[in-house]
Amino acid sequence: MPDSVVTIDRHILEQQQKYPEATGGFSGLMSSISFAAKIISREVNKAGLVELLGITGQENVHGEVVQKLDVYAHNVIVQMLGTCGYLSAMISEEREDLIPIPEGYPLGKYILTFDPLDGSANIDANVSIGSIFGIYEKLSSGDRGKKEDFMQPGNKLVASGYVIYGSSTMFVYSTGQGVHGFTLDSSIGEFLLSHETIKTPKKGKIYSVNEGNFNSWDDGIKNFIMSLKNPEAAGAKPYSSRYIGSLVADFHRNLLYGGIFLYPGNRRNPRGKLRLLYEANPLSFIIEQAGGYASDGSKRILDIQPESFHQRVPLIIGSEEDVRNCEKFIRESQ
Ligand code: P6P
Repeated sequence: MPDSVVTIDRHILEQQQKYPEATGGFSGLMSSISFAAKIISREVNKAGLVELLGITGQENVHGEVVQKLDVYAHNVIVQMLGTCGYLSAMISEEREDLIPIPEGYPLGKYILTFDPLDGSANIDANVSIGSIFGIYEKLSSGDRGKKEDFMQPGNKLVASGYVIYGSSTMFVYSTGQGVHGFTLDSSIGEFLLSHETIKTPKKGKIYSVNEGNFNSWDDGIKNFIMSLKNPEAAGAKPYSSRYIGSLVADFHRNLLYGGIFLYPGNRRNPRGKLRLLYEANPLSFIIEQAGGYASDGSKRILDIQPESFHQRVPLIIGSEEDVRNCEKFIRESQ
């Protein structure tokens, strides 16, 4: 056993000790999120047995209706975090409106944005999927969170993170003090520190984009992608294309190895597909804490002023040199 096995709860407490004024509420909130992640991980890892457990929407052998995993994940987070006492409101990819804290439960000073199970369409193919979350302080008066509290730019995030349910389950988070990764040891039910202070390479060798949309991209994106395939520098190798089609999985690989992920706008969807509040902002906070950068093609994602809960945004995220180079191609094509 290594000399210091650090659980996520211990790591969060050690992070909190750097803030003498901290009350412990934030640590309690993070622990509640990691506990919810363990519960979701258990169900996601059983998904391959869905035939034995009954298919979604129908009753299983116990007479219970089997929920779609993204609905299940949403419900776990709403129930666990709605009663933890540290939040004053939530928004979820799965719910159109703001989710209030249920009556009778204590209210806290934070608000939570989350995508409970991104990429869940891939679950039947046993492809890695993930949960994404962001935490802000409530700004509005009164005890309960309001829409205006969620209209904060990502540069006001107190913390963000994601869980990736893959060959192992990992919890990756940042409170603004670097990015740290924890791997779930399901035999003891603990997330153990496995990737301390993750830094992403300044320049990568991988690009991740759905090239099926090539013909609908603006020229700047087309020219950028072509430049990665046909580097001008003599002897330079082309980038490798890696696209899983599951945001958290593509992001996590690029975070560790370096590279650029793009979901640009196109003629059909000028703002692209991904959501600002619970996909782009949390991951942009993480990538910048790891030394990378995230842009919508012309400006920093974290500086975008939100206007609605589920607004979409073009997302270009990863190694800083690659993202800045993409912005240059876009500028020069205009
Ligand atoms: P496309 C999954 O549905 C998702 O929201 C993200 O996880 C992923 O990055 C993206 O959509 C993939 O979209 O259009 O390439 O299939």
